[in-house]
Amino acid sequence: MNADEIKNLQDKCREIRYLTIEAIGAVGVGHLGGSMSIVEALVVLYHRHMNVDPANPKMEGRDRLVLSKGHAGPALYSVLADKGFFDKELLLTLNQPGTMLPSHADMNRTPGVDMTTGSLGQGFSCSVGVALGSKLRKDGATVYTIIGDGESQEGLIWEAAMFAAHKKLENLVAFTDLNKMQIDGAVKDVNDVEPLPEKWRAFGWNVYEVDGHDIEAVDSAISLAGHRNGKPTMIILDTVKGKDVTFLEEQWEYNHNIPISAEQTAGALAELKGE
Ligand SMILES: Cc1ncc(C[n+]2csc(CCOP(=O)(O)OP(=O)(O)O)c2C)c(N)n1
Ligand SMILES: [Mg+2]
Repeated sequence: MNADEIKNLQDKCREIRYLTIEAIGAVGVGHLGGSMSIVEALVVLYHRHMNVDPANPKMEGRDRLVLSKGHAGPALYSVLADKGFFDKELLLTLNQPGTMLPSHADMNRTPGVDMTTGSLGQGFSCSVGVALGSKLRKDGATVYTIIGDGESQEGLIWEAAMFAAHKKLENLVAFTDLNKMQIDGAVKDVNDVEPLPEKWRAFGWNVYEVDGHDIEAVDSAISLAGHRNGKPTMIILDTVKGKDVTFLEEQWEYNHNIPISAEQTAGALAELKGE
């Protein structure tokens, strides 16, 4: 990637954070921290790698994104709206009665969402099934999925991980959002999941570890995963929960699913605009 391309995607990440804060600000409460931590991964995927068509969200053979940490739906909606899957103004209906944008991702309500998620562990296991289906159909799709580090405590993750390697699902590329926090504390204090790289390798996966906010590093890891070698790939993203919004980063121990006042919203939006 050249410097201009990197700069454009960094700007895009700021825009996506802006749209996401604006949407959560409009409803007054939401999953702020874990939405902010995966912005770079989503932007790099949708702007550099995924074969999808906003005009035809159900296109045959399209690449899929299963947001297993479905509570970060608001970040995904911002990326999808920005790509043109639906009108950006709809973002302001997030989690309001009658919305097509519920707090957790729902494939039956939102164009561009490929799996209904929110029950931790389940989305990841669904992504394994989707990748197996694609492999059997030989439609050439890549299936991407994003799990949380706290989510890695779910037994379902490891059953599905074992099966994905057994089925040689080289078309499956997963990310762990290693933001070090879960709903009510540090992952290492609640139920430590480390050493994650060794665990995934032992389960038969390729593993890459990158700075999850470094556009170029995330992009390179996804490209490496494209060199298929008979194994699924896990990309571990070292991230910050609440990234780039000062009041969230400052309350890093408590930014999971929290209220956001009109003043906090205005302050965060000004900050993201560079004011
Ligand atoms: C099976 C299940 N148990 C509990 C919850 C409630 N819950 C939602 S998010 C969350 C914390 C997840 O932590 P992590 O995976 O680290 O998410 P992130 O830090 O990326 O937001 C919990 C316990 C859930 N959605 N599903
Ligand atoms: Mg976490």
